[in-house]
Amino acid sequence: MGDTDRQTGGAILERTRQETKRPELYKVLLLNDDYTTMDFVVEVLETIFNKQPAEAFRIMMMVHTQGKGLCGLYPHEIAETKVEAVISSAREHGFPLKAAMEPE
Ligand code: TYC
Repeated sequence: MGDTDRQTGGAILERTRQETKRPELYKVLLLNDDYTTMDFVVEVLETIFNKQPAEAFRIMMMVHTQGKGLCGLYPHEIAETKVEAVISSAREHGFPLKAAMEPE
């Protein structure tokens, strides 16, 4: 392929490094507190993070004993929506449960 094949009106079409861009992922974390019930946290993990019951229980206990726990890795906008869903459901039920996101 000659130089002219790679160019159209000055726009260089050839890509020399990564061909496709993977989206940046963010960790969504649940944080421990003394008031949210274990059952509610398990329910959040099953309904908002699509975890199976045993995995939901494992993550809940991780948060309870270690202070925080990983719920999943998501693109930025989805991670934000998950955090908002946790907070809004928790507030509706009168719990102070907190969720956070951070870069992978
Ligand atoms: N520590 C809470 C309790 O003893 C349970 C809990 C677990 C709360 C995980 C928040 O993200 C959390 N009832």
